[in-house]
Amino acid sequence: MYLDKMNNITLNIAITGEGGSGKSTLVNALRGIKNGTEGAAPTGVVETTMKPTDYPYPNKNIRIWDLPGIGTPNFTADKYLEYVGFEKYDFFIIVSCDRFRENDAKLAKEIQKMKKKFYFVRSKIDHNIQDEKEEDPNFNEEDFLKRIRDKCIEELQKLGIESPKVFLVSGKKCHLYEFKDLRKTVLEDLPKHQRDVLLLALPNISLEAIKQKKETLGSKIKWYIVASVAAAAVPIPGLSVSVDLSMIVGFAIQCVISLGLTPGLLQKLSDVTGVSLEDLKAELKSPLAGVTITDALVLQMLTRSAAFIAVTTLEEGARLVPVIGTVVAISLSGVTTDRALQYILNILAEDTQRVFIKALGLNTPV
Ligand SMILES: Nc1nc2c(ncn2[C@@H]2O[C@H](COP(=O)(O)OP(=O)(O)OP(=O)(O)O)[C@@H](O)[C@H]2O)c(=O)[nH]1
Ligand SMILES: [Mg+2]
Repeated sequence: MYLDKMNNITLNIAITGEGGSGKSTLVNALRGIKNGTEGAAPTGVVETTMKPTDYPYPNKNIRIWDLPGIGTPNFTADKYLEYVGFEKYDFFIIVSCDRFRENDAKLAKEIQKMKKKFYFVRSKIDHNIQDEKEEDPNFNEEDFLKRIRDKCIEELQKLGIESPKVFLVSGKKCHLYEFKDLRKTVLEDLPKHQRDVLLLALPNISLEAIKQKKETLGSKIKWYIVASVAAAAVPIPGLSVSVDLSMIVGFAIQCVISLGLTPGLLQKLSDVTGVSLEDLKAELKSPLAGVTITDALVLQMLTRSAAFIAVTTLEEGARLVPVIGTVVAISLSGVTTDRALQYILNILAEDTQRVFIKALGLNTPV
């Protein structure tokens, strides 16, 4: 099932940040390789990494990408994202030294925009401590580290990142400071990141994809209507209701399958995300989502929503629907049927958005 697929998912972790901030050194440190030895990512005081290069860590399915630095003459901020193919990475580590800079904020914002996640690594801590010690006779390491950490968190929170993960690290002295915590967190969080990748790879899963699906389904409505009118034109008394109803049921079924709202698809989503089926179902407002759709159910739903659908029609002055709450009226009017289908699609699409926001743990309001 989906969970088995997890182990085969390639996860691309990008190490990004300003030129010379210590990205390649961090790649080596994570892989337990000393700078300058065989197999190590090239490092140096002059601009060193010129193109994205991947290394396996900790296994071949996880690729850790050593990226060039942003903000150097070769990679100005505006060209950088495109050059390194920022979109293609699943997860990021931003490496920053000395101060929180404009480019750090830019990277964090871009990552957030793509709804992906990152850790923030403040590198070269050993340097900073040494410099500060020389300047401050009352130097207190703990206070100093706390100040750096608080500042990084504050800057990231200003960008709207709720609980930023910040690590103070020396890539040269991995036994000190928070390098161990960083490595532990990277390894422990891998399944979670893989899960996110898997989720995003599922056909339904991005708010943009849902929007597009809604549009596609919406554009099919007119064909359903054509079929409906043709059927209604056949003068078989009493039958037009059932014919039209089955058309509406057909449309509703196509919507829930396409939007991933059938009981089976919701169960799969629950399996992959670990969010319980109950919690996912709690996000559903439409009586047609998360259940097996039957004629009776659609009929009931339409009867309950007839007032709403009829009002929408009246507003346009297109047709008078005399008896609110009767499905006969709905089935007899092409315009009203159009409204009914649009109504079904709208509430199902809204349900889909809420379910996926819940499943992905996103906080974006619908
Ligand atoms: N003392 C100390 N030096 C570091 C640390 N991290 C990197 N350096 C040094 O800083 C210089 C730049 O490091 P790199 O790892 O090459 O930096 P980079 O970000 O990959 O640089 P570009 O690829 O050019 O963008 C090298 O001389 C490293 O030895 C650190 O944590 N502490
Ligand atoms: Mg480098």
